[in-house]
Amino acid sequence: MILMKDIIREGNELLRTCAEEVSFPLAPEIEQLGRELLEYVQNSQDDDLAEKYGLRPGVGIAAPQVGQLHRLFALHLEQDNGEWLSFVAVNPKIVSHSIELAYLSTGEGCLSVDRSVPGYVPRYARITVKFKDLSGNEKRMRLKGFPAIAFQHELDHLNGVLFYDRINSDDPYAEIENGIMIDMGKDQ
Ligand code: SB7
Ligand code: NI
Repeated sequence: MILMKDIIREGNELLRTCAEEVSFPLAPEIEQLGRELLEYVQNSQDDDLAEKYGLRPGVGIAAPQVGQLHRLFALHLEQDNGEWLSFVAVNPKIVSHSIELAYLSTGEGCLSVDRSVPGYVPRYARITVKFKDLSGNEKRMRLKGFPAIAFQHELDHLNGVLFYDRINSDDPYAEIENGIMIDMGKDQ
């Protein structure tokens, strides 16, 4: 089971290293890692389990965040339609994307960053993605809104990129050209 002590933090070079493509059939250790990543995000969003194990809530977690330089991550989030998007993505790719950008009104945070870094994080507003699941089935989906943002945050981890790399350092809240704000509520 993944705990906070297993999550590496900024300053660790592994977070800045590009992860390796995963080969199929999946090695048992990678399959186990995938299951544990998904277990972490699910448990971390369960108030009782998060408290019991001291987990910081997160909608996603990528393998490099536990020091494993393999191209996979887990996401667990509720969509606008009330359905849950809960999966492990192996070798994820953005097949196509909108020209339009989007950013969260609240900015972003990261389980590997123990401080708040304010500012808008511009990302593609809509993406079509493909990846393999843990059974080796090819998946393809279209994402927009918060799920699209979260997918891109995790994909960045596989390439050694952290969310604040995308913040305008001169003016963190500068208007994003061709970007739409995603209102996260919380007195924004
Ligand atoms: C805000 C938070 C996340 C994604 C997009 C916006 C995920 C935070 C947890 N992680 O550090 C996962 O890498
Ligand atoms: Ni992160």
